[in-house]
Amino acid sequence: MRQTRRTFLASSASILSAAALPAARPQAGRASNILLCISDDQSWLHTGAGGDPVVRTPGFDRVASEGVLFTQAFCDEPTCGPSRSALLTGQPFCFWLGSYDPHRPYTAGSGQESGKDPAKVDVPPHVPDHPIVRDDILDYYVEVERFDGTVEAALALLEQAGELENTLVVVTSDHGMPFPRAKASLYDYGSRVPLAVRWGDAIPGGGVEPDRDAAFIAMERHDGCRRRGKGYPCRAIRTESHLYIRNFEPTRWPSGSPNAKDCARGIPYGEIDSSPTKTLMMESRDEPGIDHLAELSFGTRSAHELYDLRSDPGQLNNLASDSSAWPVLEQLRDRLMDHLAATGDPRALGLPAPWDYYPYYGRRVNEDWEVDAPPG
Ligand SMILES: [Ca+2]
Repeated sequence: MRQTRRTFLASSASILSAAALPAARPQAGRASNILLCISDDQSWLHTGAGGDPVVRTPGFDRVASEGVLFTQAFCDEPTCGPSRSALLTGQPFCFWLGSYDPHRPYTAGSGQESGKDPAKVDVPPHVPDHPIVRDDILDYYVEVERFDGTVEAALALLEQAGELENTLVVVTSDHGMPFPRAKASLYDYGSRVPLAVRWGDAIPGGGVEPDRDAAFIAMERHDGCRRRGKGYPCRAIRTESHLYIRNFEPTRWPSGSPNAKDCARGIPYGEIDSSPTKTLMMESRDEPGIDHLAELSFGTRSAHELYDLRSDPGQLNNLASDSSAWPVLEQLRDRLMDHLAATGDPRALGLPAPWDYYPYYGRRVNEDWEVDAPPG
């Protein structure tokens, strides 16, 4: 069975009330609690259990070592509200521990002040290896660690209350890190999230769940950053070996218009949150070494994108124009479109999509910026 994080959680929740599975119920006769801890903008690699050499996350690591670490977890949509809405659909829960960390803004220099070494940062391949970027990532780590401290405190409270063994604990994020070509994109740094689950004796500790058939990910928009409120509709299928993305409106700007006047918040490329890394890449986008990465983050994209993750884990080399890759592309495209049609996605069915006409409730700098009225 194909499992997204949502269907895993739904099945877990149904197990909670399934009398047919008494052996999977810790402390028989008592209803189990659920604690769902969700960070705000954290990519899958950035935990101790995930292998990051710098960031320290003893809370997440404890849940992983005493439960199961999922290494192929993806959000349904790599922006804040839609991801959380998808997670909540059909979910009973007792306590939703939602953090603002590691959402921007960060305290500049807090990473180095906390004693972290910028030389040890694993710089993702889609951003420049530059001192500004290394410091920006360290400042992000400080907020990842602050969230993790909240998780640790919640575990300790449950333990003191004698409820920890009777609680299904889930630690995850809504989507990936707030950097160019990450948050609000369908690439791994935008959609792949940390996920660890602990549930007393019902789940043996120390497990790792690496199996994943495929994840389906969707994106319409993160912010109002194109003329007249238009989004950038795109859908993806991510298998173990490939990422295929279908961009339905490739003439639009994927990261938002370069013209600040087209953005409600009054910033260029408004899908990408303002940051030292974004500013560096915009100001240095003609420099060799940065130009190619800036184009990947800010430029337009073709209707089809295909990445071979075995040779290109950073998803930088689009194979869609390489005829030798077309059999794989066509297979993934068909599977994605079948899934979208089966789930009633208007982008796949050629039906009018309401999202391009939704009113805008975010922060507005441009008072005369407006959204098109729905047709008819
Ligand atoms: Ca978020």
